[in-house]
Amino acid sequence: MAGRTLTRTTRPVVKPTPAGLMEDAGSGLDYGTRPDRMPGFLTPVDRFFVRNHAPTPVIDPAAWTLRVDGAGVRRPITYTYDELWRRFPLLSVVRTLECAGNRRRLFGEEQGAPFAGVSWGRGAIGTAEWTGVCLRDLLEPAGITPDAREVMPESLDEARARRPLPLAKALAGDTLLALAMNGEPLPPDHGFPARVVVPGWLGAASIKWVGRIEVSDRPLRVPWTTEDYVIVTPDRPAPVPITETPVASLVELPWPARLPAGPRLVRGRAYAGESRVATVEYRLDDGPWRTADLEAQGGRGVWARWEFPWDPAPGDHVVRVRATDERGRRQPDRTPWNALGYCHNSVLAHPVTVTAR
Ligand SMILES: Nc1nc2c(c(=O)[nH]1)N[C@H]1C(S)=C(S)[C@@H](COP(=O)(O)O)O[C@H]1N2
Ligand SMILES: [Mo]
Repeated sequence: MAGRTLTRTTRPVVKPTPAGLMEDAGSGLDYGTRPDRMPGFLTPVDRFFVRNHAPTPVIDPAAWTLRVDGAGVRRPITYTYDELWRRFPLLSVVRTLECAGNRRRLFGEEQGAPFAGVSWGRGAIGTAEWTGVCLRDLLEPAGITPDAREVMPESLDEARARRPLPLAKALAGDTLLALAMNGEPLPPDHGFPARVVVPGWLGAASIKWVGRIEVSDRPLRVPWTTEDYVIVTPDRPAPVPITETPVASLVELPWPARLPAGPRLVRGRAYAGESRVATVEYRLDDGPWRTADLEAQGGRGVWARWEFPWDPAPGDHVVRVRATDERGRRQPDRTPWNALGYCHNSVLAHPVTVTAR
């Protein structure tokens, strides 16, 4: 039984989370990447953000199994860890993962009142090369019935995390059960032995430490689609589950930043969920909007890198960046309030003090 493979670690997060690389979000379980410590296109594991609702479990892969069952399949099926590596074609995809609560602290500042929930700065986002088995390949041997509606991965940690996906998203060619991250077996904090990666969707869909995948023949209601990871506003009768994350961008500088005077490149990333980043613009103080150079265009579900040259005079400055995706959706000046403080994607007024050299 998979549950017996679960043991607890002494620290709720296994990997070191040094302040030089990561920002402690204050819960003891959640750490963001420092935006000024993102050197490559991919986010190295040593600084990839961690969002844990319960301590990282340590799972013995030899005892671990993955069960596929539910009313939407003809015959339940159980896989072992070795079988996943041996039996299926492996797929490697570069995809970005972003928490729906990313920038919640800044959202609170914009609204003039803090939100409950993890107090994220800008670092609850990262990009990795995920290697694993296409979820579709794992479900098909169980015989998906014509009545199948939703696919719900469920975790083995204390949180028993689970969140349903519509069948079409679960069967998409790049929705994975990932076994490796950036070329190494998944690290414990990121879901070892196996996690789901749902490209373009909020991080909460990408369930870590998966032990079961239920295929249902009806819509499933679980806390992560009824109470949490939902948009709640006064004008809506019912909470709306979040799916895709909105277009947003970040500047690879500390907040606030202090820089010595002199010409430089300002760099950053932009991400647009299931879409692709089309353009990135920047504005220095009260100047006009100008177009930044897109340096690495990741494509759909992957962030893009951008940069622009700046030769600032000593003094206090404000840098603004706004991204637009291929569907024409652009970052707004303000994000409409929602009760849980999700999906903040306003254009940020990044404070930068430039000192004389
Ligand atoms: N089992 C489990 N899966 C989970 C979570 C969790 O707490 N437990 N957190 C989710 C959330 S809210 C996010 S944003 C991502 C974060 O993935 P990471 O910790 O690998 O960055 O994992 C998701 N999957
Ligand atoms: Mo999240």
